[in-house]
Amino acid sequence: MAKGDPGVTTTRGRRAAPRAKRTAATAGGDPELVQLLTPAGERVESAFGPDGTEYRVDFTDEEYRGLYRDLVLVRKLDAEATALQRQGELGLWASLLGQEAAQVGSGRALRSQDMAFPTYREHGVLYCRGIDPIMPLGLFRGVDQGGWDPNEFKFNMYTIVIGAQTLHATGYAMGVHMDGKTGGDDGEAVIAYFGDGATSQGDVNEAFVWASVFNAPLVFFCQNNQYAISEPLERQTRVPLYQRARGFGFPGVRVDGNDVLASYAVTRHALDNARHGQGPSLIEAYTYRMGAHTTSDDPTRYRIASEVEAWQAKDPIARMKAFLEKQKIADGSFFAEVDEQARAESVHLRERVLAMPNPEPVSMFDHVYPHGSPELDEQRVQFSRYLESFEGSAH
Ligand SMILES: Cc1ncc(C[n+]2csc(CCOP(=O)(O)OP(=O)(O)O)c2C)c(N)n1
Ligand SMILES: [Mg+2]
Repeated sequence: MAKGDPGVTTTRGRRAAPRAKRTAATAGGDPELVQLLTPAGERVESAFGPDGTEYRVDFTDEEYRGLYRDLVLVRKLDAEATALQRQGELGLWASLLGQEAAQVGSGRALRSQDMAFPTYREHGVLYCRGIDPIMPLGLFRGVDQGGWDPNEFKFNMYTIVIGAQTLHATGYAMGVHMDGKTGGDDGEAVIAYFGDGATSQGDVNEAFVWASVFNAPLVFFCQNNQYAISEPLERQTRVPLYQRARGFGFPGVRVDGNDVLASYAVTRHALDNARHGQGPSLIEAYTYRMGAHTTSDDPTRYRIASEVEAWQAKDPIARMKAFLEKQKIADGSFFAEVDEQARAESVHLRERVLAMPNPEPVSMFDHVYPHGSPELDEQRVQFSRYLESFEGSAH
């Protein structure tokens, strides 16, 4: 687990890994992109955002290895979930493949008091919040509604309605602010995850307005994975998404979402600003959905193989591994040990999914209201009678 605290303008110099300072002018690649680890695994000492903020990280070797472990584990567990769906054990799965760094970087940047509002794809953030990775599989298997306690883990339920969670997060963050829980290092911040396609939703734009004018301690974290199912980014926007923030009155930054270090640094900075009462901001994590939208989708129908191959060269795990090797922070035995842990955890996950009991049909009435309602009680009775009518029949 990475506990490093990236100073924004200072470094504690525990490692001599950084090689170069990257600015908007010298970046060479995309000048709009905050990047601290190149696709080849070269460390960049610091990078500047569009408002001049300097981003850097300063992790211990152990913390760097911890981030790598997180990336490998969430990818492996995700692959296991996809396989389970293919074998008919889940109804559906929305894979995070390719987006591990955006999720682990931002997820590890959260402090324990911070609250997260996910979509349906944030399995990596869920993992970082300490939630048992089996929880979303219960949801996608259809045997429960998710199962975790949002308050206990500071991680709300998955939201399938595109963009709706940004409004929930805005209301929650406004409440945090009104309760006086912002203003210091121990202040609370909120993060809302959503996709590039969600930026076209009214809900998201309304959330931007409300968060802005009420100075809500909220980080809007947009994973731009280039597609909303089959709709490419150019059908959603004529400007880079992070630039939209300016029109709503708060800062925006685009980060390399395949770079776990930059994702961490940018998110930590934005959350700390929010907790100190400086209001909302937008992070556009520029990444790529390497797999299908969900297991119901066939991306070969709408995108070409060369595009996918180009993004394969920017793989978030490969670059972290190259960095660890180059800097001699990890060796072959470490990588083998992580692979073995990932294998063992995915086998364990599979065994537990297969053993999940089917719920009693009437239990669907149990979690609608905390204390039930007369109408619901009546429906439960009717439904029970309906089920009883099958007793003794062959069907
Ligand atoms: C309000 C609403 N409209 C439509 C859908 C159907 N839908 C499910 S996922 C999706 C695309 C979302 O794309 P994006 O926001 O980029 O997120 P991604 O799936 O790429 O992570 C759509 C339109 C929905 N779930 N909710
Ligand atoms: Mg998308």
